This record gives sequence, structure tokens and C-alpha cells, in this order.
Amino acid sequence: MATRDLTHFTEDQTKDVQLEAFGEEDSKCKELILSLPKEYYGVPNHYFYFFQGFWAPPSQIKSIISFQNHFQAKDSDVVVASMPKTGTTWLKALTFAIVNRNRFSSLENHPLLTSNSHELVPSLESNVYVDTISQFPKFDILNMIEPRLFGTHVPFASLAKSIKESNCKIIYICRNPFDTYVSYWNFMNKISLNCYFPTITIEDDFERYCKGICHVGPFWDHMLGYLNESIARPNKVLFLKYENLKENENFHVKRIAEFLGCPFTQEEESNGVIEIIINLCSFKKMKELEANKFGEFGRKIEKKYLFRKAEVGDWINYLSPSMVEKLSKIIEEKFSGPGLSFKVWT
Ligand code: PAP
Repeated sequence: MATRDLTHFTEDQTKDVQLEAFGEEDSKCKELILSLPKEYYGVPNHYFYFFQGFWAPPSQIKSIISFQNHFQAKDSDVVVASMPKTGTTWLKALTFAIVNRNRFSSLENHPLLTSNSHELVPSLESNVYVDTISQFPKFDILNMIEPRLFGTHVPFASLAKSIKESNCKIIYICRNPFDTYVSYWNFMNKISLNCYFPTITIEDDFERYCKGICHVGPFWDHMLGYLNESIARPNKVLFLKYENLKENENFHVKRIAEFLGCPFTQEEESNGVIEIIINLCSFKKMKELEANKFGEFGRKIEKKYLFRKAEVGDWINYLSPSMVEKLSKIIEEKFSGPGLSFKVWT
């Protein structure tokens, strides 16, 4: 376990290490980022910048620009979209299992038993166009078997034009902001610990979250962007909630399959295919797999960090009454108009 030796931090707290690592070829992008509003996010010498209406670190902005400029969606593509910590790993696994159920009808060689779902469903900005401004993706998307499955945390408005304009499908998952925040804070602290950074205090970090300053935040704009699109184009965007999925997985797995144009047959239903998929993607099953217990899926991000408690209502163990009051007011203010409500207890 890493200890927190803070002696190696630079004295210059305004220095942004990610931006400093940009090469010659990134100079235009660097210039753009330097012109954007900037906020500290709890990790020494790391900053978020306000790009196209959302907050992101420099390396991600570079990747997102590349994704926006170069990604060509196919009509058959499926994009799993989400805010971080809202159930992405789970939804990627379910989507992969549903779409590929005929290719891997026997569980013996199922890829989900040997790979993390983020490896099977690559993120457009974190795997495909990661750390590049070039048109050439870092992931071999041309040879991917169709339908190609991708993930993204990018807000709807900032998706590549071809995703918005083609007939490809988007499945969005959101989660009650209380549990999302607690999951996010725990996750950030695990990465921070791995990098020998100091603890991110929940008091400061929560204030930032309520101001909308978190990865791809504000969370309300992110959720409303996809919600509005799902209302305007229900065949294009399926809007799911983590808590509802947990409450009635069978119903939602069927719903996802129907939405993707591959509904379960009567025969599949009576053969228990839905239950097999649910079990394969369950938190208990995924957390115990060697493929998810060991190894990293990004720099300093261990796969095991993706599996913590998976509970509804764990926020009660972290948030003070005044924090709950503050976040409740934000939720009321932002979501009561569009009628978005959340189950916050099991
Ligand atoms: P990501 O944005 O880094 O991909 P994401 O998968 O969206 O993370 O969220 C992680 C949360 O989903 C964790 O929640 P927790 O911190 O409250 O525990 C994680 O435990 C939970 N999770 C991971 N896999 C599953 C699963 N198979 N079923 C339900 N919840 C899951």
C-alpha cells in the first residue's frame, strides 16, 4: 500500500503537469486550453479546464478534440454513455453480453470472464483517441467486429457529429448524485493514494462538486443533455437509472435488447438466457474475477478500484446533514422541472 510522501511536490502549485507534458505538435491545443477558465480539483499540479461547457483535464480535452474531429460512427455502432461512477462498468458488461449472446452462447470462453468490460467496450476519449491529436486512433476500430461497442463520458452536446447524426444508438446510465459523488470521491482518493498525492478532503471536494466542478461536470448539465435527447429521440437514446436497473434487472435487460434491435426470443427467455447474462454481469461475479482483481486499465487506475460496494444509499456513511441539504436543494432546483427524481435508499 502506498504511503503519502509529499516531499516531491513542486513548490509551484500553479504548474499543470499534464499541460507541461504536451509536445510541440500539441501547441495549438495547449494555447486553446490556456485560454479557458481553470479550477484546481484537489490533486497537486492538476487542473480542470472549462471546455465546451464542461470540466475536464488537459489530456482529456486533447483526446476529445481528436475524437470530435475524426471519429466516424457507423449506423450499427452502440455507445454506452455516462458520468463517471454511475454504473458504466456494469452497463458496458451487460451491453456486451446482450449484443454478443449468440457469439458466446457457452459461458466457458466468455470474454467477460477474462477481460474487464472497459477493455471490451473501449472509451472513445480514454482508449480510442487517448492522448493524441492525430486522426489515427490508438485502438484498432476498423477491425472491430460489428456492432462496435464504445463508451464515453463526454456530454451529449460534445459528442462527435457523426454519432449525433448517424443512426447509431446511445444507452445512457445515470445514478443518484449522492451515491455517485461518494463513489467518485472514494475512487479519486484511491488514484491519488497510488500517485502518492495527499488525501482529497471530502469537505473541499464536495463544495467543488456542488459548483459543478468534477470530471465532465456539472453533473446536472450532463444528465439533462442526455435526458432531453432521449425524450426528443427515444429510438436514438435510451436513458437508464442505476437504481432502477438494480431493482429490476430482468425488465431492463429486456428493454436494452429491444432498444438495440435484438430482443430476446421466447426460446431464449425460457432457456434462462436473461438470467445467465444478469449473473455474468453481477457485481459479486465481476468483483471476484481475476481479470478484475488484478492489473491496471489506465495509468495508475487499478481494475479493482471499479468495484467498491455497489450499494444504493451508501452516501449516508459519508455526507453530513448540511451536505445532504445542499445537494438535495441542487437536485430539486435542477431536476424538478424535467421531472427527474432518484431513489436514494434501498
Ligand atoms: P467508471 O466511471 O470509472 O467506469 P463506474 O463503473 O461508472 O465507474 O462506477 C463504479 C461504481 O459502479 C462503483 O460504485 P460504488 O463506488 O458505489 O461501489 C462500483 O462498485 C459499481 N459497480 C461496478 N460494477 C458493478 C456491477 N456489476 N453491478 C453494480 N454496480 C457495479
